[in-house]
Amino acid sequence: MVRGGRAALSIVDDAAASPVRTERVAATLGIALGVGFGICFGTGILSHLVQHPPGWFGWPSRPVQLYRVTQGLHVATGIALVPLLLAKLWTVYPKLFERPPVRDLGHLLSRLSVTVLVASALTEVVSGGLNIARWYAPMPFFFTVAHHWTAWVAAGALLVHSGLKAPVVARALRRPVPSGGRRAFLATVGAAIGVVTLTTVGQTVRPLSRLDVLAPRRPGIGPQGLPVNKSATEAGVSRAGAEYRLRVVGPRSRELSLADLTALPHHSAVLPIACVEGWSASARWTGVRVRDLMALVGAPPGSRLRVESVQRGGLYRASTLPAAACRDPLSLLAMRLDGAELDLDHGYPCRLIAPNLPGVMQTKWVTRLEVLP
Ligand SMILES: Nc1nc2c(c(=O)[nH]1)N[C@H]1C(S)=C(S)[C@@H](COP(=O)(O)O)O[C@H]1N2
Ligand SMILES: [Mo]
Repeated sequence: MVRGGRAALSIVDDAAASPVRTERVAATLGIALGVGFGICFGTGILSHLVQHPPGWFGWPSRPVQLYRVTQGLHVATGIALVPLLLAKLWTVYPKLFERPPVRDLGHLLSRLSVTVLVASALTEVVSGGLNIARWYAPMPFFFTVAHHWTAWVAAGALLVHSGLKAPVVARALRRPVPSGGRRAFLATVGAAIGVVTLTTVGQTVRPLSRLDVLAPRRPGIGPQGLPVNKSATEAGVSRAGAEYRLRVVGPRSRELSLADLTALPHHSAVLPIACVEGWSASARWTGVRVRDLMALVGAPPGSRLRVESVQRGGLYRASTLPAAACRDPLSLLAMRLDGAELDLDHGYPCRLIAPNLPGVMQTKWVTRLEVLP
Protein backbone atom coordinates (compact mmCIF):
# COMPACT_ATOMS: atom_id res chain seq x y z
CA MET A 1 0.00 0.00 0.00
CA VAL A 2 2.84 2.36 0.82
CA ARG A 3 4.34 1.46 -2.53
CA GLY A 4 1.00 1.96 -4.28
CA GLY A 5 0.76 5.53 -3.02
CA ARG A 6 4.32 6.20 -4.04
CA ALA A 7 3.91 4.73 -7.48
CA ALA A 8 1.19 7.25 -8.26
CA LEU A 9 3.84 9.95 -8.07
CA SER A 10 5.99 8.11 -10.57
CA ILE A 11 7.91 11.29 -11.22
CA VAL A 12 9.27 11.31 -7.69
CA ASP A 13 12.97 10.89 -8.00
CA ASP A 14 14.45 8.37 -5.59
CA ALA A 15 16.66 10.95 -3.90
CA ALA A 16 13.59 13.07 -3.05
CA ALA A 17 11.42 10.08 -2.22
CA SER A 18 9.64 10.25 1.09
CA PRO A 19 6.69 8.19 2.24
CA VAL A 20 4.65 11.37 2.76
CA ARG A 21 4.95 12.51 -0.85
CA THR A 22 1.75 10.85 -2.00
CA GLU A 23 -1.19 12.03 -4.04
CA ARG A 24 -3.40 11.58 -1.00
CA VAL A 25 -1.32 13.96 1.14
CA ALA A 26 -0.95 16.45 -1.72
CA ALA A 27 -4.73 16.32 -2.31
CA THR A 28 -5.58 16.81 1.37
CA LEU A 29 -3.25 19.81 1.61
CA GLY A 30 -4.62 21.11 -1.69
CA ILE A 31 -8.21 21.05 -0.43
CA ALA A 32 -7.24 22.78 2.82
CA LEU A 33 -5.35 25.42 0.82
CA GLY A 34 -8.33 25.90 -1.50
CA VAL A 35 -10.70 26.46 1.43
CA GLY A 36 -8.24 28.77 3.23
CA PHE A 37 -7.53 30.77 0.09
CA GLY A 38 -11.27 31.02 -0.63
CA ILE A 39 -11.96 32.56 2.79
CA CYS A 40 -8.95 34.88 2.47
CA PHE A 41 -9.96 35.96 -1.05
CA GLY A 42 -13.63 36.56 -0.19
CA THR A 43 -12.92 38.57 2.96
CA GLY A 44 -10.13 40.49 1.19
CA ILE A 45 -12.32 41.50 -1.77
CA LEU A 46 -15.02 42.53 0.71
CA SER A 47 -12.56 44.75 2.58
CA HIS A 48 -11.47 46.29 -0.73
CA LEU A 49 -15.11 47.02 -1.69
CA VAL A 50 -15.79 48.65 1.69
CA GLN A 51 -12.77 50.95 1.28
CA HIS A 52 -13.30 51.71 -2.41
CA PRO A 53 -17.04 51.24 -2.96
CA PRO A 54 -18.21 51.11 -6.57
CA GLY A 55 -21.67 52.61 -7.28
CA TRP A 56 -23.52 49.30 -6.92
CA PHE A 57 -22.00 48.51 -3.54
CA GLY A 58 -23.75 49.63 -0.35
CA TRP A 59 -22.15 48.66 2.96
CA PRO A 60 -24.48 48.46 5.99
CA SER A 61 -23.53 49.92 9.37
CA ARG A 62 -24.81 46.82 11.23
CA PRO A 63 -23.95 44.37 12.63
CA VAL A 64 -21.48 46.64 14.40
CA GLN A 65 -18.81 43.91 14.65
CA LEU A 66 -19.17 42.46 11.13
CA TYR A 67 -16.06 44.04 9.60
CA ARG A 68 -14.08 43.16 12.72
CA VAL A 69 -14.98 39.49 12.14
CA THR A 70 -14.40 39.42 8.37
CA GLN A 71 -11.04 41.19 8.61
CA GLY A 72 -9.97 39.15 11.64
CA LEU A 73 -10.75 36.05 9.59
CA HIS A 74 -8.85 37.43 6.60
CA VAL A 75 -5.64 37.92 8.55
CA ALA A 76 -6.01 34.70 10.59
CA THR A 77 -6.56 32.52 7.49
CA GLY A 78 -3.73 34.34 5.71
CA ILE A 79 -1.39 33.42 8.58
CA ALA A 80 -2.67 29.81 8.62
CA LEU A 81 -1.94 29.55 4.88
CA VAL A 82 1.81 29.92 5.54
CA PRO A 83 2.40 26.45 7.12
CA LEU A 84 -0.07 24.90 4.65
CA LEU A 85 1.71 26.42 1.67
CA LEU A 86 5.14 25.33 2.92
CA ALA A 87 3.89 21.78 3.54
CA LYS A 88 2.32 21.59 0.09
CA LEU A 89 5.47 22.88 -1.61
CA TRP A 90 7.57 20.37 0.32
CA THR A 91 5.22 17.56 -0.69
CA VAL A 92 5.23 18.30 -4.41
CA TYR A 93 8.56 20.01 -5.13
CA PRO A 94 10.20 16.96 -6.77
CA LYS A 95 7.64 17.43 -9.56
CA LEU A 96 9.47 20.65 -10.47
CA PHE A 97 12.31 18.48 -11.78
CA GLU A 98 10.19 15.97 -13.67
CA ARG A 99 11.36 14.66 -17.06
CA PRO A 100 10.45 15.40 -19.79
CA PRO A 101 9.67 18.98 -18.72
CA VAL A 102 6.69 19.21 -21.11
CA ARG A 103 4.74 16.18 -22.29
CA ASP A 104 1.82 17.76 -24.15
CA LEU A 105 -0.32 20.90 -24.30
CA GLY A 106 -2.38 19.96 -21.21
CA HIS A 107 0.79 19.30 -19.27
CA LEU A 108 2.29 22.64 -20.37
CA LEU A 109 -0.89 24.46 -19.27
CA SER A 110 -0.81 22.66 -15.96
CA ARG A 111 2.84 23.57 -15.30
CA LEU A 112 2.26 27.21 -16.27
CA SER A 113 -0.77 27.52 -13.98
CA VAL A 114 1.19 25.98 -11.09
CA THR A 115 4.06 28.43 -11.65
CA VAL A 116 1.70 31.42 -11.63
CA LEU A 117 -0.18 29.99 -8.62
CA VAL A 118 2.93 29.41 -6.52
CA ALA A 119 4.39 32.83 -7.38
CA SER A 120 1.15 34.74 -6.70
CA ALA A 121 0.30 32.79 -3.51
CA LEU A 122 3.77 33.44 -2.09
CA THR A 123 3.51 37.13 -3.06
CA GLU A 124 0.20 37.37 -1.19
CA VAL A 125 1.36 35.79 2.09
CA VAL A 126 4.70 37.62 2.05
CA SER A 127 3.22 41.05 1.24
CA GLY A 128 0.37 40.49 3.73
CA GLY A 129 2.90 39.48 6.39
CA LEU A 130 5.07 42.53 5.71
CA ASN A 131 2.00 44.77 5.93
CA ILE A 132 0.97 43.31 9.30
CA ALA A 133 4.53 43.87 10.50
CA ARG A 134 4.36 47.40 8.98
CA TRP A 135 7.63 46.73 7.22
CA TYR A 136 7.18 48.44 3.86
CA ALA A 137 10.82 48.81 2.83
CA PRO A 138 11.04 45.42 1.01
CA MET A 139 7.92 46.28 -1.03
CA PRO A 140 8.82 48.42 -4.03
CA PHE A 141 5.11 48.73 -4.89
CA PHE A 142 2.03 50.18 -3.25
CA PHE A 143 0.88 47.41 -0.91
CA THR A 144 -2.93 47.54 -1.22
CA VAL A 145 -2.99 47.75 -5.02
CA ALA A 146 -0.45 44.94 -5.46
CA HIS A 147 -2.08 42.74 -2.80
CA HIS A 148 -5.52 43.20 -4.40
CA TRP A 149 -4.54 42.51 -8.03
CA THR A 150 -2.24 39.60 -7.18
CA ALA A 151 -5.21 38.03 -5.34
CA TRP A 152 -7.18 37.97 -8.62
CA VAL A 153 -4.22 36.40 -10.44
CA ALA A 154 -3.91 33.76 -7.70
CA ALA A 155 -7.67 33.08 -7.80
CA GLY A 156 -7.57 32.56 -11.59
CA ALA A 157 -4.54 30.26 -11.39
CA LEU A 158 -6.16 28.36 -8.51
CA LEU A 159 -9.33 27.79 -10.56
CA VAL A 160 -7.31 26.42 -13.50
CA HIS A 161 -5.16 24.29 -11.19
CA SER A 162 -8.19 22.88 -9.28
CA GLY A 163 -9.97 22.07 -12.54
CA LEU A 164 -6.95 20.26 -13.97
CA LYS A 165 -6.29 18.40 -10.72
CA ALA A 166 -9.91 17.46 -9.93
CA PRO A 167 -9.57 13.93 -11.37
CA VAL A 168 -6.32 13.34 -9.46
CA VAL A 169 -7.89 14.61 -6.23
CA ALA A 170 -10.99 12.44 -6.73
CA ARG A 171 -8.77 9.41 -7.32
CA ALA A 172 -6.55 10.20 -4.33
CA LEU A 173 -9.51 10.61 -2.00
CA ARG A 174 -10.76 7.13 -2.90
CA ARG A 175 -7.54 5.70 -1.51
CA PRO A 176 -7.45 4.57 2.12
CA VAL A 177 -6.96 7.33 4.69
CA PRO A 178 -3.32 8.18 5.28
CA SER A 179 -1.57 6.05 7.86
CA GLY A 180 1.69 6.16 9.82
CA GLY A 181 4.16 8.73 8.59
CA ARG A 182 1.65 10.40 6.33
CA ARG A 183 -0.85 10.91 9.11
CA ALA A 184 1.91 12.19 11.40
CA PHE A 185 2.98 14.65 8.70
CA LEU A 186 -0.56 16.02 8.30
CA ALA A 187 -0.92 16.18 12.11
CA THR A 188 2.33 18.22 12.27
CA VAL A 189 0.98 20.65 9.67
CA GLY A 190 -2.26 20.92 11.67
CA ALA A 191 -0.32 21.57 14.86
CA ALA A 192 1.77 24.27 13.13
CA ILE A 193 -1.44 25.99 12.01
CA GLY A 194 -2.75 25.75 15.58
CA VAL A 195 0.42 27.34 16.99
CA VAL A 196 0.57 30.27 14.52
CA THR A 197 -3.16 30.89 14.98
CA LEU A 198 -3.13 30.78 18.79
CA THR A 199 -0.10 33.06 19.03
CA THR A 200 -1.60 35.74 16.75
CA VAL A 201 -5.41 35.60 16.92
CA GLY A 202 -5.34 37.26 20.38
CA GLN A 203 -4.79 40.51 18.49
CA THR A 204 -8.50 40.47 17.72
CA VAL A 205 -10.03 37.78 20.00
CA ARG A 206 -9.76 39.44 23.40
CA PRO A 207 -9.91 36.28 25.62
CA LEU A 208 -6.82 34.97 23.81
CA SER A 209 -4.85 38.20 24.05
CA ARG A 210 -2.43 36.73 26.60
CA LEU A 211 -1.31 34.09 24.07
CA ASP A 212 -0.76 36.76 21.43
CA VAL A 213 3.05 36.69 21.45
CA LEU A 214 3.70 36.75 17.69
CA ALA A 215 1.32 39.44 16.41
CA PRO A 216 2.94 42.88 16.28
CA ARG A 217 0.14 44.61 18.20
CA ARG A 218 -1.84 43.62 21.26
CA PRO A 219 -5.19 45.10 22.20
CA GLY A 220 -4.89 46.83 25.56
CA ILE A 221 -1.38 48.19 24.92
CA GLY A 222 -1.27 51.85 23.94
CA PRO A 223 -2.44 55.20 25.26
CA GLN A 224 -5.80 54.84 27.07
CA GLY A 225 -5.50 51.04 26.69
CA LEU A 226 -5.92 51.12 22.92
CA PRO A 227 -3.28 50.46 20.24
CA VAL A 228 -2.24 53.31 17.95
CA ASN A 229 -1.40 52.75 14.32
CA LYS A 230 -0.25 56.23 13.36
CA SER A 231 0.92 58.45 16.19
CA ALA A 232 0.48 62.23 16.11
CA THR A 233 4.26 62.63 15.76
CA GLU A 234 4.37 60.27 12.77
CA ALA A 235 1.43 62.14 11.21
CA GLY A 236 3.07 65.52 11.87
CA VAL A 237 0.12 66.68 13.98
CA SER A 238 0.45 68.82 17.10
CA ARG A 239 -2.12 69.50 19.79
CA ALA A 240 -4.87 71.90 18.68
CA GLY A 241 -5.47 75.00 20.81
CA ALA A 242 -8.15 77.69 21.06
CA GLU A 243 -7.75 78.47 17.36
CA TYR A 244 -9.25 75.07 16.46
CA ARG A 245 -12.34 75.12 14.23
CA LEU A 246 -14.40 72.30 12.77
CA ARG A 247 -15.65 73.37 9.35
CA VAL A 248 -18.88 71.59 8.36
CA VAL A 249 -19.61 72.11 4.67
CA GLY A 250 -23.17 71.60 3.41
CA PRO A 251 -26.21 73.58 2.19
CA ARG A 252 -25.83 75.81 5.31
CA SER A 253 -22.12 75.56 6.13
CA ARG A 254 -21.00 76.19 9.71
CA GLU A 255 -17.80 76.64 11.67
CA LEU A 256 -17.68 75.23 15.18
CA SER A 257 -15.17 75.96 17.93
CA LEU A 258 -14.27 73.42 20.58
CA ALA A 259 -16.70 75.17 22.95
CA ASP A 260 -19.47 74.90 20.32
CA LEU A 261 -18.76 71.17 19.88
CA THR A 262 -18.76 70.59 23.62
CA ALA A 263 -22.09 72.43 23.97
CA LEU A 264 -23.84 70.14 21.45
CA PRO A 265 -25.65 67.02 22.78
CA HIS A 266 -23.14 64.20 23.43
CA HIS A 267 -23.81 60.46 23.15
CA SER A 268 -21.82 57.32 23.93
CA ALA A 269 -21.28 54.11 21.98
CA VAL A 270 -19.13 51.02 22.51
CA LEU A 271 -17.46 50.46 19.14
CA PRO A 272 -14.34 48.64 17.94
CA ILE A 273 -11.38 49.93 15.99
CA ALA A 274 -10.86 47.09 13.50
CA CYS A 275 -7.59 47.68 11.69
CA VAL A 276 -7.13 46.10 8.26
CA GLU A 277 -3.89 44.67 9.65
CA GLY A 278 -5.87 42.26 11.78
CA TRP A 279 -5.90 43.75 15.28
CA SER A 280 -9.04 45.11 16.80
CA ALA A 281 -10.14 46.55 20.13
CA SER A 282 -13.37 47.91 21.55
CA ALA A 283 -13.77 51.08 23.58
CA ARG A 284 -16.47 53.40 24.84
CA TRP A 285 -16.53 56.56 22.75
CA THR A 286 -18.41 59.77 23.55
CA GLY A 287 -19.09 62.71 21.26
CA VAL A 288 -21.47 64.40 18.85
CA ARG A 289 -23.57 62.25 16.53
CA VAL A 290 -22.48 62.52 12.90
CA ARG A 291 -26.13 62.75 11.84
CA ASP A 292 -26.70 65.71 14.21
CA LEU A 293 -23.77 67.56 12.61
CA MET A 294 -25.14 66.76 9.16
CA ALA A 295 -28.62 67.98 10.17
CA LEU A 296 -27.04 71.18 11.49
CA VAL A 297 -25.89 72.12 7.98
CA GLY A 298 -29.06 70.88 6.26
CA ALA A 299 -27.69 67.70 4.66
CA PRO A 300 -30.34 66.03 2.47
CA PRO A 301 -31.31 62.42 3.40
CA GLY A 302 -29.08 59.77 1.84
CA SER A 303 -25.98 62.01 1.82
CA ARG A 304 -22.48 60.71 2.40
CA LEU A 305 -19.86 62.60 4.38
CA ARG A 306 -16.24 63.34 3.59
CA VAL A 307 -14.17 63.49 6.77
CA GLU A 308 -10.83 65.31 6.66
CA SER A 309 -7.95 65.48 9.11
CA VAL A 310 -5.60 68.35 9.95
CA GLN A 311 -2.87 65.89 8.88
CA ARG A 312 -1.32 67.33 5.69
CA GLY A 313 -0.33 64.23 3.75
CA GLY A 314 -0.75 60.50 4.13
CA LEU A 315 -3.19 58.06 2.56
CA TYR A 316 -5.50 57.96 5.55
CA ARG A 317 -5.87 61.68 6.23
CA ALA A 318 -9.46 61.56 4.91
CA SER A 319 -12.28 59.10 4.39
CA THR A 320 -15.80 59.00 2.99
CA LEU A 321 -18.51 57.75 5.31
CA PRO A 322 -21.15 55.66 3.47
CA ALA A 323 -24.79 56.76 3.69
CA ALA A 324 -25.78 53.95 6.11
CA ALA A 325 -23.08 55.01 8.58
CA CYS A 326 -24.09 58.70 8.21
CA ARG A 327 -27.66 57.82 9.31
CA ASP A 328 -26.58 55.49 12.13
CA PRO A 329 -27.02 57.03 15.63
CA LEU A 330 -23.86 55.15 16.72
CA SER A 331 -21.61 57.11 14.33
CA LEU A 332 -19.86 59.77 16.38
CA LEU A 333 -17.40 62.56 16.09
CA ALA A 334 -15.82 61.33 19.32
CA MET A 335 -14.17 63.68 21.82
CA ARG A 336 -13.80 61.25 24.73
CA LEU A 337 -12.52 57.68 25.10
CA ASP A 338 -13.64 55.58 28.06
CA GLY A 339 -14.70 58.74 29.85
CA ALA A 340 -11.47 60.73 29.42
CA GLU A 341 -10.43 63.37 26.89
CA LEU A 342 -9.06 61.76 23.69
CA ASP A 343 -5.32 61.25 23.77
CA LEU A 344 -3.55 63.22 21.02
CA ASP A 345 -2.49 59.88 19.46
CA HIS A 346 -6.15 58.85 19.30
CA GLY A 347 -7.12 62.00 17.44
CA TYR A 348 -7.55 64.91 19.88
CA PRO A 349 -9.64 67.04 19.71
CA CYS A 350 -12.01 64.77 17.78
CA ARG A 351 -12.03 61.66 15.62
CA LEU A 352 -14.56 59.74 13.63
CA ILE A 353 -15.81 56.45 15.08
CA ALA A 354 -18.49 54.61 13.12
CA PRO A 355 -19.91 51.07 13.32
CA ASN A 356 -18.81 48.26 10.98
CA LEU A 357 -16.02 50.13 9.18
CA PRO A 358 -12.27 49.46 8.85
CA GLY A 359 -9.85 51.36 11.10
CA VAL A 360 -8.39 53.18 8.09
CA MET A 361 -11.73 54.97 7.67
CA GLN A 362 -11.93 56.12 11.33
CA THR A 363 -10.20 59.44 10.64
CA LYS A 364 -8.35 61.13 13.52
CA TRP A 365 -7.69 64.86 14.18
CA VAL A 366 -10.80 65.84 12.22
CA THR A 367 -11.04 69.46 11.09
CA ARG A 368 -13.44 69.43 8.14
CA LEU A 369 -16.65 67.60 7.24
CA GLU A 370 -18.25 67.91 3.82
CA VAL A 371 -21.71 66.69 2.88
CA LEU A 372 -21.62 64.77 -0.40
CA PRO A 373 -24.83 64.24 -2.42
N1 LIG B 1 -5.73 61.22 10.23
C1 LIG B 1 -5.51 59.89 10.31
N2 LIG B 1 -6.45 59.10 10.86
C2 LIG B 1 -6.27 57.75 10.97
C3 LIG B 1 -5.07 57.16 10.50
C4 LIG B 1 -4.09 58.02 9.90
O1 LIG B 1 -3.01 57.57 9.46
N3 LIG B 1 -4.35 59.37 9.85
N4 LIG B 1 -4.88 55.80 10.63
C5 LIG B 1 -6.10 54.99 10.69
C6 LIG B 1 -5.85 53.59 11.01
S1 LIG B 1 -5.01 52.67 9.86
C7 LIG B 1 -6.36 52.99 12.15
S2 LIG B 1 -6.28 51.32 12.39
C8 LIG B 1 -6.99 53.80 13.20
C9 LIG B 1 -6.29 53.51 14.49
O2 LIG B 1 -6.89 54.23 15.48
P1 LIG B 1 -6.14 54.47 16.86
O3 LIG B 1 -4.80 55.03 16.55
O4 LIG B 1 -7.00 55.38 17.62
O5 LIG B 1 -6.03 53.13 17.52
O6 LIG B 1 -6.94 55.17 12.94
C10 LIG B 1 -7.17 55.56 11.61
N5 LIG B 1 -7.23 56.99 11.53
MO1 LIG C 1 -5.35 50.47 10.37
